[in-house]
Amino acid sequence: MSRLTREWICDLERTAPDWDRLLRERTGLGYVELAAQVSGRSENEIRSAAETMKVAAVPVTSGLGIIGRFSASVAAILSTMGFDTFVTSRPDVDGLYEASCRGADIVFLADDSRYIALNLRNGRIADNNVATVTGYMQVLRSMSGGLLGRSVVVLGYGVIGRLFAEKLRQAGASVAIYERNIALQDRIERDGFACVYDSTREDPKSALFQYDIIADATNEGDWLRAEDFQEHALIAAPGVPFSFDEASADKLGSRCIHDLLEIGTVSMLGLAL
Ligand code: 2YJ
Repeated sequence: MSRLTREWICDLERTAPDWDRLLRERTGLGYVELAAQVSGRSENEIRSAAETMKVAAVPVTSGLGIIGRFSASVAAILSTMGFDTFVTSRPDVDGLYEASCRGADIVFLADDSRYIALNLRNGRIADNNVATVTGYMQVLRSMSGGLLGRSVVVLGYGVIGRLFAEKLRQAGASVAIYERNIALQDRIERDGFACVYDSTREDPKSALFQYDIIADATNEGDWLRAEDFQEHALIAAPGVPFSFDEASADKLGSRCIHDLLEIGTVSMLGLAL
């Protein structure tokens, strides 16, 4: 699991509203619509929650410590949805206490292994991994017009890759896995998927060219090119760092969705209501 860095997210507070627009342009879903779809609620329910609920982001110092601008970025995304948000001035348990004293209904907080939203009113909790995949599933549904019978390859079989593969299968897609780590092959087979990575092939990546949809859950960075895929292929890429270079991202244009924090955070809000 990749840990975000200050450098990656330093612009996020400024770009959160642009990203809302970009997502709407590319998928028909902005933040509010996405939160509604992942949670099975109406857009009006999300909008009225935004008008009435307060959300706090609590910095957490444990493990590798606070990531500069992480909590502020989370707050910026949720503010863009219309929520009254704040970052607590104190971290950890003291920050949670501050959030509650200042009337927060939902708190967002992350350590090195988990990022959650906790609803202090009804006890509901949303995990970022689950929310991210649920959000990307909606993004893919909207972009593809339906996943039933589509050929999909999931790149990487870590936590996100496994969740993605299972949800895609449940949606009726024909799912294969591309995973270079030999130690995971058994698990892939046991879970009932075919692994299409073949290290004996001169160019193992050539196996990717046949797929309509690519779910990229790798965290290597800069190892794929637009030309590795068909010209109509759709790419949903929650993995960080991003697998494509800038020229490839330009070429893929609206066929590719990659985010750092937005889709997961917005989906967590929906799932924590
Ligand atoms: O409060 C802070 O600034 C830090 N404790 C935030 C830590 C953020 N955590 C991560 O980036 C971890 N990799 C966990 C994220 C789970 C994503 N699925």
